[in-house]
Amino acid sequence: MNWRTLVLAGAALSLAVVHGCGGNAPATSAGRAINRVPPITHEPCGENGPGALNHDSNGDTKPEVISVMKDGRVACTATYAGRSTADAASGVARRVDMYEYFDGNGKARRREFAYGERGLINAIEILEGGVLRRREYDLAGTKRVDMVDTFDGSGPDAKTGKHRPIKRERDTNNDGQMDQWWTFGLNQVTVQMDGDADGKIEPEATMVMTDSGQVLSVGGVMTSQPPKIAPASVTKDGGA
Ligand SMILES: [Ca+2]
Ligand SMILES: [Ca+2]
Repeated sequence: MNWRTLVLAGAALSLAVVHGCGGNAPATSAGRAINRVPPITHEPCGENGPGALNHDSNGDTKPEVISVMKDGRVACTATYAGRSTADAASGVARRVDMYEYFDGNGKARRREFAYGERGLINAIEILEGGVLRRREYDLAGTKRVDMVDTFDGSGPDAKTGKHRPIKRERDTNNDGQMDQWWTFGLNQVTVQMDGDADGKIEPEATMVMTDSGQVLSVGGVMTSQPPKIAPASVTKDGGA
């Protein structure tokens, strides 16, 4: 999957939408408790504990993957992706790039991704029965969830491998309050906004777009010549 592409695309559309509607107003105290975003949290894996099994596939004495056993099964894995050489040369402590957690049936139930330089958890996936249902992001690096994608649970598309989203929520101005809600329909997306942070959606700013990013209407008014914004940004998914 291409995380960076998805995250950057989502951020680009957010900026286009908010700026285009004048919705990037400073936050007020009103309504703040309504759509408060949660912190992004790391679930302990135990990769440094007694149940950890190291896998060193390239023989550099540093494990690429650590499996943590619990009750006779793999409960969690910690993966170090592509940093062994750089870290060995620089002496910088290695960081886990991805954690994956498994349920009692061996199905993935959670994944955590840390692809930045600061070692923060940037994204979390929640799965049910091994199927992706929810993806949480910290796009701004504030240790809070500022974007959430919810999927329909039907699993990856047979042709594209992508998961079908049904909803996206965003905190676009990093005030700790969700202010943008996307609803994915058949070949189009509706974006509702609370640009003034009063906890209420501004209907006049609601946008309907095609899934290729063309604006069909704003505030219920059809656009005559739809401008194309962020064509790759109304993503069906990052490609899981
Ligand atoms: Ca906000
Ligand atoms: Ca509002």
